[in-house]
Amino acid sequence: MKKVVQMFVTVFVVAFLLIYVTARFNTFRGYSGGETLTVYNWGDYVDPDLITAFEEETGIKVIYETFESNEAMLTKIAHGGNAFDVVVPSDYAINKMKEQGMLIPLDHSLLPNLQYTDQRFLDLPFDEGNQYSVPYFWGTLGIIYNSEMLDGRHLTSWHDLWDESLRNKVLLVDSAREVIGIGLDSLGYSLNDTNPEHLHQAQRKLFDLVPNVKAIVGDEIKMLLANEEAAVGLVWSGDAALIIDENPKLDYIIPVEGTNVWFDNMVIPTTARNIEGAHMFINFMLDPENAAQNTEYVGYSTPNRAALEYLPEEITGDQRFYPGPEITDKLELYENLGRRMLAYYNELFLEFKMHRK
Ligand code: SPD
Repeated sequence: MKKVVQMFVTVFVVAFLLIYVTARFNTFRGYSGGETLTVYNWGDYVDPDLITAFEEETGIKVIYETFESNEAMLTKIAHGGNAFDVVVPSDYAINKMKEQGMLIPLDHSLLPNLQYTDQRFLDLPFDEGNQYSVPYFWGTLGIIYNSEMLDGRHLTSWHDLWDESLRNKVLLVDSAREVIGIGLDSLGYSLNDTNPEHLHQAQRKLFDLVPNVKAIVGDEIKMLLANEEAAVGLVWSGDAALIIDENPKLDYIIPVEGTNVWFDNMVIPTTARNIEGAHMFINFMLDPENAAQNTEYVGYSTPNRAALEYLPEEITGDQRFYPGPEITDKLELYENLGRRMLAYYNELFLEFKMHRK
């Protein structure tokens, strides 16, 4: 009897170990019962129906994770442990990842839908020849405001944010380069300034903004502004488009001093386990009809020339969100300032956040 029990226990332990080891091995390879693809994107930045359509079309199960800033994304990837197959960083972050050997060169033969991208968004300085990245969405950073909540006042400049009448009325997006950037822009410095004295001046200027800052927030900025819980926001253009769609009392401006024009592109990091699936996903998102559907859902501006045909003039003709090159060429692209300088920007931003407390 004792031997029978021992035999059962042995069989049970061996079976358990076999199942456990197989599961661990499959997870490591990016499989969990079927083929999987892990996508790491900004929050509120894809139409979930497109993910379902991709899964149905390819049989690949998508695991989807989100981030709220390039800095948060870079930290998570640098710490390893996550086998992301597709990531959507912005310009300077792509350059940084490229420099640090964190990206896999793309196989353009697997991306036939890249032909639909407008030439204007290809071959940009952060990734010449689009060796490592292809366009997803683009836009600007600007001010959204509710004139009714400001006694009919209209805003035009970064300086307006400091006006006494805006006490506790301003929301800021929780992102270091954006917030330090408005300090720099308002002082007439470049968004890529690396002079410590200029950066300190920008930080001091931001300390003066504190009484006007109601909160520093993530994606909830859209809901707060649309629901009129704040009158003014520092936002990315696509978020502004969605907010205005919800509440047409708001308007979005590109401040007269200028601002940042940015590009979010899809990349395949070296952590990828499913490189073929990653190319399939990228190509799927580059399909003009899919890109148009994504644009309508997400609110951001599409770099996909052919997708524009599927979108209403009301969207594509809105100069606030589709400014032409005559405007964007005058705006500044964030540059990769190097690891130490980016860390310094983050530190100044954290100090600014602490200063509010
Ligand atoms: N909720 C989606 C936000 C995407 C914004 N990307 C802008 C990056 C600017 N550097």
